[in-house]
Amino acid sequence: MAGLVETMGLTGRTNVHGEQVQRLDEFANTTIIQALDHTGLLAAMASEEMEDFYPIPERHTRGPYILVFDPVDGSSNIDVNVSIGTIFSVYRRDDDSPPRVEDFLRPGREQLCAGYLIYGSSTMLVYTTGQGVHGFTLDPTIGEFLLSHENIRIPDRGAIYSVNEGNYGGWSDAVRRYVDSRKSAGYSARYIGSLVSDFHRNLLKGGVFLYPADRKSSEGKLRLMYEANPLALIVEQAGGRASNGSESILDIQPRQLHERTPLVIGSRLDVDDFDAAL
Ligand code: AFP
Repeated sequence: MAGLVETMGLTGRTNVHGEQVQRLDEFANTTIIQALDHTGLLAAMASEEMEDFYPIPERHTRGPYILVFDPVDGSSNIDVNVSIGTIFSVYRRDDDSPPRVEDFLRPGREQLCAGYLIYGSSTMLVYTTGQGVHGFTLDPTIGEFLLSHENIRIPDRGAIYSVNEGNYGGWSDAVRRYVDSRKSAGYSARYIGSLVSDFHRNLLKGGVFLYPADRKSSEGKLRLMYEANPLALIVEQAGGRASNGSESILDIQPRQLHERTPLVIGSRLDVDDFDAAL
């Protein structure tokens, strides 16, 4: 309904990343918090749209879980009707003391559950709790997500590469060689500009997505906690890999809530080639 009601366009605010906040970013962030803050399941939440983490108010019962999420991934695609998504990840904390930021700064391997919703030609929920990756499609006639993609496995090698080649000039020689090698191997280039959508396509068809470090962003652009980590758990559960070029994304020890990381993710052999090229 975004084009018909006041949910298109900017709020006029910028977020902790210096990005202009879209109305839908704000709406989605508030909707997720209001849907979950009184469930008695969570102790705290953290989001791309909030500088600090959000402790569940004491008027509500606090639970053993913490949630990290990107309310709208691909915001720059909202107004141009290109598919976008929501990414989430759940950890458990084992003490009743008031939540602290340290509760969030844990390696991705400690995630209990990770998933995303993709708002494309159909709306899908894809998640893992460590027992494989499963996809559900929303049936709008009954308002239910129905199992449509059970036990998703990503092909060991793909034929698609996804990267913003506009950044080519700022890449290291090794990254340029890697991308050139995909071209000379006859891979197709596909880049939507919404991580969830590029990842989802490669998950189903095989391929590799990368957002490497470059001269303008030495740590890459994507956020470790609520972009890279959840998708890394999903891709590993589907037989693929996710790396920053030197280590698995899931083994990185986070230092800050909104830290960035270089990311290469997708078919195992394509990610192996990237690590070998560096
Ligand atoms: P937004 O949510 O600000 O649109 O950023 C999207 C994103 O984090 C990720 O979804 C894309 O893969 C990547 O940034 C696109 O970045 P470029 O526009 O620099 O290619």
